Amino acid sequence: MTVDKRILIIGAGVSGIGAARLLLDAGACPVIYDSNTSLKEEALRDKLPESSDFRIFLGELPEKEKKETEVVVLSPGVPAELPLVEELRENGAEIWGEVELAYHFAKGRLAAITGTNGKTTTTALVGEILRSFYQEVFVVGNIGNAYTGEALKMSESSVTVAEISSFQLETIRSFHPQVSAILNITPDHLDRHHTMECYMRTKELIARNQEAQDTCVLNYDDEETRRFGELVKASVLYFSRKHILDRGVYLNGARIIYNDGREQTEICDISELHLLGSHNHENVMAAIAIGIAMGVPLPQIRRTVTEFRAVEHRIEFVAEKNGVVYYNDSKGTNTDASIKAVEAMTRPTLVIGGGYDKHVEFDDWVKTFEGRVKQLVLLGATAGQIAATARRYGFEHIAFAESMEEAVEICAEKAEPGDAVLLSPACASWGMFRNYEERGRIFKDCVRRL
Ligand code: UMA
Repeated sequence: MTVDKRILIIGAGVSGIGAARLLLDAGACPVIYDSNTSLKEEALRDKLPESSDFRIFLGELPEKEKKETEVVVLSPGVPAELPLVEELRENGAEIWGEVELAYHFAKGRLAAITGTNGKTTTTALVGEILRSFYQEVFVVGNIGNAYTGEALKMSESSVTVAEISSFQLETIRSFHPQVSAILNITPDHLDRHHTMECYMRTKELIARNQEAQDTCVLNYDDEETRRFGELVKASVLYFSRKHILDRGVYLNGARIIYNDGREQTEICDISELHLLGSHNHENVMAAIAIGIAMGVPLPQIRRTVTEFRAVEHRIEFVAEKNGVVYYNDSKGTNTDASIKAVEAMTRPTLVIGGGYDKHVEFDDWVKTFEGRVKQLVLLGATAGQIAATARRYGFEHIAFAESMEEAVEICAEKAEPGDAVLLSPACASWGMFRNYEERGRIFKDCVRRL
């Protein structure tokens, strides 16, 4: 990438601002474009270095800009098949994703983690594992810290762990992590990727440029990722909750074991972990495998995993009010994540669910309610669809709310001491909230005010 080209960044969110900072530091004069007219140019300018050379367009992009653009940098939320992007491509512009741009400028070794669920917890835990051994560690990507915002700070001796979503993988070309990981693949984002097949192939791009000396960490219990292990060039390190492995990280009873192919070493007992639910045991095993592949010694890994606590918005304990425990799982943005959250509950549970419509079915989520969920409180665009699905399975304890505040009040009224209230919507937050973080924080504020 030569920075003297005319570069257009599409999207002025976290990634777009990260990309703009990187390009300005590298000597480019980028144009920043966002289709959202309610954004304030002043507020965007405040996020970028003063007196730097960039221009901003909101709403419509002038024809002249479209014609003159040579390189386009897409934010992850901008689909590569958007008509504007197609038009720019036809005009001869090169299309870059924000992650590809960051990778182009980044240095040092890289571990990249994808999967439908568990990415953020695993990435945060790997970040801590790396910090226990290395001096210079970066934790970037979908976790909320734009990779482009950190790339120029990296050196040959730094190590980076990146959470990488399928949106970000769509536009990679030379992105080449030394350690890659696919935690699991279940239906999500089908509004963007259209078919499950397409979604799976996109996730698999994470290992596309890996070679024999690299490592790909895969879930042995997930049929798709296990099968993928037979196709990759990298050396595969599996993790499994259900099988004893000849090589890899696995659960034997309550003990997490690492088998390097010759000897077995116990890492810890799951009773020593602070993360709730069997899905989190998988995340811990994946993080151990990634830590090993990144060269961290086992004692440091052991200490870190037994000290690590839940990340915000992932079955995060909020408060106990009148004997009722409240958990914030706002990161439950798809059915699979919310199934894991419901399954992790050990008390009769009132679930707050519903949100943005990603065109998925809720049957599997509703099926986990039996014997666990006593009340469902629904919000957002999918409320009607979820209610109809629940009724089909004979679940009738359903209430509707217009706001998070109302949903929390309904739960507080209906809950009895000994119950749990779980916000785990099985849907993205868009439409009612800016993002899942805002949804989670509003939930926590409502709970604290009870
Ligand atoms: N925009 C346009 N045109 C479009 C679409 C969007 O102009 O066609 C503009 C919007 O008006 C908005 C901006 O683009 O101002 C938003 O860009 P974005 O959606 O790429 O969001 P960012 O703020 O840049 O955040 C992105 C990731 N968001 C998405 O992938 C949707 C963040 O992941 C990530 O933390 C951040 O980059 C840093 O890497 C969030 C997410 O929800 C957490 N990810 C999905 C998930 O985890 O399921 C994939």
